[in-house]
Amino acid sequence: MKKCALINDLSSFGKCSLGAAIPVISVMGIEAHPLPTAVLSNQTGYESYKAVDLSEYMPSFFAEWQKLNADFDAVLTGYFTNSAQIDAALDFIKSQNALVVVDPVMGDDGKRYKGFTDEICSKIKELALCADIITPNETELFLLTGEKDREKAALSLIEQGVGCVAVTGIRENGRIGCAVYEKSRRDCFFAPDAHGSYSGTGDLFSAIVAGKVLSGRNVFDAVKDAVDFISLVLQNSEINDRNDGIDFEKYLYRLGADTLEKQ
Ligand code: PXL
Repeated sequence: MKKCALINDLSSFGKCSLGAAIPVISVMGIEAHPLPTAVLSNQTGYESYKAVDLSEYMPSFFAEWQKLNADFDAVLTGYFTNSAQIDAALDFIKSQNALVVVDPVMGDDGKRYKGFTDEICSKIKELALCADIITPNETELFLLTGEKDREKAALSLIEQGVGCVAVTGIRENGRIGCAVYEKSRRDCFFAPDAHGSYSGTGDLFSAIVAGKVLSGRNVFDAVKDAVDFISLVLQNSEINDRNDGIDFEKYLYRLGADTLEKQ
């Protein structure tokens, strides 16, 4: 089986980060190997939270993986709490010959998430520049480039070495979707706009794209599938608080069936 390393936090409430990525990768028939950057009672969008930071353990966990001769087919990264964690992830990535998917988690709706200083944001940019695929939302695209024009921002990242930039959460004519940029191709994929922004959708998105590409889909088809999946879930979710996330569990089987059919 293919192996995917998942470097992200584990939040007990919010249906995001590893809580979203592990089931998605697993249901696609890919081994999920998580390395939690932190364990949180709940994601940071709620009024309060408690967190245990795992920074000091990360290098030794990577070293143990090396002792197991673990070769990964893909590495998917998400939420980091400081730049030392990103340095550890960069060293690990350099030791692998893997598809690298970076969700440059920093903020949303024009605002940085709690704790995202200039220092960590510039380290996240360093990590993003090593990626085959990145999945920023528009806030993160701006934080990565300082450029307000979406196309100019995406193309400047490609110039700097990123393979593919998939910009999530773009809104146009009552629809929401993703604009995908590669050096010689670009395309947009839309779904009806459910309005608002919901915890974990970015994490579901990056995991679906990573899993689909690892299963042999091209990145444009992978993004289309991710947009369709999240739209289907959103239309069938009972949402009281955007922080609680969306009801993806009921539809995971579809991702599994899709992957098996297309293999
Ligand atoms: O989904 C992004 C995310 C991941 N992890 C934690 C978060 C957030 C967004 O708020 O707080 C802990």
